[in-house]
Amino acid sequence: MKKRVFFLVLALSLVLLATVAVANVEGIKMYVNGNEVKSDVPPVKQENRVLVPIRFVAEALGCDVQWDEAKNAVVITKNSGDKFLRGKNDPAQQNPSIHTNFVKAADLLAVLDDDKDGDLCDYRDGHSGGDSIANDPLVVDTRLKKDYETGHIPGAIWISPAEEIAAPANLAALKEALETHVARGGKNEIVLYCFTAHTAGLAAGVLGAEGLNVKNLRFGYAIAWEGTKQADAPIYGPREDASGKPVPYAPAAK
Ligand SMILES: [Ca+2]
Ligand SMILES: [Ca+2]
Repeated sequence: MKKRVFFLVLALSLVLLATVAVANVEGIKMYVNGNEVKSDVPPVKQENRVLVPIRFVAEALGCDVQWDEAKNAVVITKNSGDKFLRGKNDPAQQNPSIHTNFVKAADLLAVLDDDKDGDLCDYRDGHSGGDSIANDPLVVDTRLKKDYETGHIPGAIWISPAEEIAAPANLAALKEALETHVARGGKNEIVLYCFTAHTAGLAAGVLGAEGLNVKNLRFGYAIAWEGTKQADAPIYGPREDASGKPVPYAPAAK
């Protein structure tokens, strides 16, 4: 049974071992690991303490929150082994939609760069134009943010690491990004990638169970996109940093 419970943010930080930053007395916002968490009840300042709804923060951190009526207690459980599925039973055998479909790097490059000028998704602001958004999936980088900022597939977005993609706030952000992409004329499809396609594959399965049309970049960014190993005809695909500037190709040490 769910019940909204308020909890001291200081105690929350200690219990959940996470960084929760609170700003502004009025219109107080919550950030969990750099991502804003929105709740139906805003944080409030009471005397010299800030009270926040624990469910939204805890769930953003990958925890389950239950209200135990008998004990009159809030029960918070940190997911560990099943953090990808977040407590759900794996319906892979019943629901074929969650099966991961792979997309090859060369095929992804082809749809992102229709005019083959090396400028991917060049319908973006500040680009020359020439590519079609109609055949483009929403490309989502599921590595750590610092890895995304160092270099990513041009046009790809970052929301969270793969392990946290199914957290309610991140899932909502992903769905909103997909809706925006589709509203602009893009394909109703998500392509996830990580370094090797392993963790993104797990995330793709979970997102598929959420009803999203998800594919996984076969062999991932490091192997297939950067072409550091002989696998599936690796390409040496364009990259850009967090500001959108092209990143020169630098082969990884073997
Ligand atoms: Ca292009
Ligand atoms: Ca295209």
